[in-house]
Amino acid sequence: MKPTIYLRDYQPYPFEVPEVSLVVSLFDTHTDVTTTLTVVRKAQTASDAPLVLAGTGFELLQLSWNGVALDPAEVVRSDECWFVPAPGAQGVLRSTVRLAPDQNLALEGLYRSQGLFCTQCEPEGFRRITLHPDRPDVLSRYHVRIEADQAQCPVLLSNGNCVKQEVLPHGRHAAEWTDPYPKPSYLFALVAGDLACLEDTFVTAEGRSVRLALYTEPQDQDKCGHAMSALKAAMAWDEQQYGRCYDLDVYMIVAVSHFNMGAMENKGLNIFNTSCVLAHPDTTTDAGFQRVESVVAHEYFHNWSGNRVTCRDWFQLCLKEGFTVFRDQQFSGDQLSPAVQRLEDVAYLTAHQFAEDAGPLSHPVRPESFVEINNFYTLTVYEKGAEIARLLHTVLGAAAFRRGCDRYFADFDGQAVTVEDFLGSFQRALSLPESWVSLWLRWYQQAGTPTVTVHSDWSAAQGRLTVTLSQALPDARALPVPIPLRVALVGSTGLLPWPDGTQESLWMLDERTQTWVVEGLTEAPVLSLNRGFSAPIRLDQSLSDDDLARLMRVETEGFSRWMAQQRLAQRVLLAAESGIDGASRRAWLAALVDSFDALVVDDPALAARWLDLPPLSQLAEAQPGQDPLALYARREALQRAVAAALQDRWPKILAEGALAAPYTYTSAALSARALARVALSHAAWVLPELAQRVCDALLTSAPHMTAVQAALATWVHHQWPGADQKLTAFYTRWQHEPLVLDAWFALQASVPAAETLATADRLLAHPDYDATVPNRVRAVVATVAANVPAFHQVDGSGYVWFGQQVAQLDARNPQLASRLANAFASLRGFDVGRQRQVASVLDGLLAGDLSADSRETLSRLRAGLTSI
Ligand code: B3K
Ligand code: ZN
Repeated sequence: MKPTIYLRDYQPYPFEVPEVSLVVSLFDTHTDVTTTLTVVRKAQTASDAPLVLAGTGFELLQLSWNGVALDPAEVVRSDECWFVPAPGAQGVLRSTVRLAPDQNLALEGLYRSQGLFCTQCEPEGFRRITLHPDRPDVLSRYHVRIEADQAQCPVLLSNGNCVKQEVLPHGRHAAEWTDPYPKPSYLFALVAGDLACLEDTFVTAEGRSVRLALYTEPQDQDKCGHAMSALKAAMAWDEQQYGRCYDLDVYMIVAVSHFNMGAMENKGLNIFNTSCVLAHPDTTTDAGFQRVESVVAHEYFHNWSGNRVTCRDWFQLCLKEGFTVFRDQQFSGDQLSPAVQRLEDVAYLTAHQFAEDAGPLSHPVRPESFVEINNFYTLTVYEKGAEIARLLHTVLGAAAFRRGCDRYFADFDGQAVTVEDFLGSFQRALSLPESWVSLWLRWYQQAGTPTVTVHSDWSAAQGRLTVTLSQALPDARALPVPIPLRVALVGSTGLLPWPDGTQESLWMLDERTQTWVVEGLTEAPVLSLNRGFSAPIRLDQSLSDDDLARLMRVETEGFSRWMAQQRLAQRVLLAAESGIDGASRRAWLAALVDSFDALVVDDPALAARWLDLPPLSQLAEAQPGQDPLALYARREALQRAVAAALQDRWPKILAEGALAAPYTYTSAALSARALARVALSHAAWVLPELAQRVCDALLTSAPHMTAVQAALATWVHHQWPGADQKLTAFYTRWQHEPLVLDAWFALQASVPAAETLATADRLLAHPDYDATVPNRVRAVVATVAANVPAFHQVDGSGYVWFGQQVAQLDARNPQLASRLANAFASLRGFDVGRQRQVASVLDGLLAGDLSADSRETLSRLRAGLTSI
């Protein structure tokens, strides 16, 4: 059983390791790694304290301290921990280990993907490559020599700059790389294989000419242009917005097909899941293009927020991840549209992170403890972490925020630091009181989404509105957090000015309860609070149906209009009398239809999201204990009603032909296509003949993958006649494009029907199904778990099936299995019968052999169902 690690137990590492030198000899059958560590005992470290190193999953061939061989049998070991005697103030530890990359299916450490050697070290993969402290607060300069067969591996890459290449006997060759920037071991990377390369150049604001190199398998070179433009845009953006320049002579990205997550920011040598770097209109949808742009930027931004300034320990993960997500969100907004970006980010946060934070896996942005750190790369750390950075930006203003960031990068360059250090930089740069740091720290330390309750009192006689806001977290002992709220006063026909003439005010709620008084109003306003989602909170504001409908019609800030729509839709969906004539339903539908026409003209991007209904997770949380199938059916019925209410709009939008036009990647084109997809999916309910004609035309003329997939998904999800032939034709056309094939698998696994479980079994038996490729596994297994009618079957068979998949995967790839298992978290919101079914699946899994990763996740999920 792996022990629990606590933040409060942190101790600095007792030694410095200024230099790490690796010689990696790659062979077809095995890999040998000889590592030389220069070690300096810190002054305060006891002279007999052994060197504590981490290492696992390799065979130790030799070990020496200052040239004297150590008998491996004499080294005390406890699991992954090695206690090596290292007498003296300093010395050199040399080890040689033998690895088997071909057998590494966990995809951590060194492994082979399609014949390509590659590494994944964050968070604790380096210990699978060599003996090393392997903790983020040990920073070293790395020198790496790679030796391999020249024909099999013509390309040999590692971090930093290439300083030597040489030809060796027996058809082998070598390359040496030196990284001048001290870095933690999790940023180490190595790639060796036969790769093609797209090159470009970027000249930094400091005048450094940087070679940009995008390595892929040769057949994918035509899919690199978008990532390359995104990279150059990100480099320029970070210079302009944060004053951060790139610092090496080369920046490399390598695409690999077997990868557990999206991408990895290794210093100077990013390794990417193919799905996050390859993009071409023929094979990639709009969503794929956007993802590539944001992930390329995210990993690039880590060069400063993560690499130059890194984390002291893994509890501080949000320091690099939350901050970097905020930076990539800002960047993506600037590339396309800030308002659309914000809406998408908030929709994602409220649908997924809010659910995580309300369920059994809830934890603070900076957790206090963990068993397996891989389980803490969560939505809370990333997305809520980003919201906290955004809060600081909102409260301080852009210029002061930038001063704080400059100070952070200047003070901590080359160091491994904490959230306190980050906040401290703002406090010092802006001369804020010391208490400011502890106040903001609360956002990082307290789990759960704060709820802000609104009480307002309107005095018509005095034209005075009195508003009292109170905040609370799920844990009643939690301390109040600083909550900036952008507020507007929405009159019956337009926004009412604040006394100072502006249209928006910023209220800072940083106590449990505070009151604001607004005077001089000529009509009763509806208070639009938390505009732009200025804080990641839930609002408990009793607004009438008419108030919400007013916000939908009159609010000018897109996000708040959309949120009002969602709130009223939620009311409709959860109301007992949600029959066709419910009053809420009438008010909602009227406002929805009224606004839609205007939005289609004025703001197509918002129009494309305007008909979104609240996700099931949100409905379950608002009213726990329901049957997910019943809820799903109600939601679907409402969707049909919307399709019917706007029936005559669909032909018009589809006639504009946005999906049939040649592909361009601009904000306007993306919105137009998104709107056309909405029109197609709604038309499919109420005008099936029209929808079928449009789909057929798109599938025949195939202008780009966004259109093809929209057409195919519509056809297949509605199970219209000929769906199988269409799927077969698609397969025949695209079977040699793995990412398109992933979409083909996912599309079938997402058909909303109980029978999809049987389809999923057929997909798992398909010759192109490969359980060693995480993208393929996710395409089937994760998609089924998100498919309500298939997953939540009355007899529990969906849960049993999913449990079996988790167990099988866990034996091979614990990280992936544990992550997939998170899908069980949604059950806490549903009826007791279903919770019982899941509890029994979890008990069965926990009784068997499990990795530490999955055991931790499944135990926490099970604990969330303790009343069962
Ligand atoms: N830092 C990596 C994530 C590593 C996850 C390890 N389980 C990618 C990123 O967030 O940028
Ligand atoms: Zn990241």
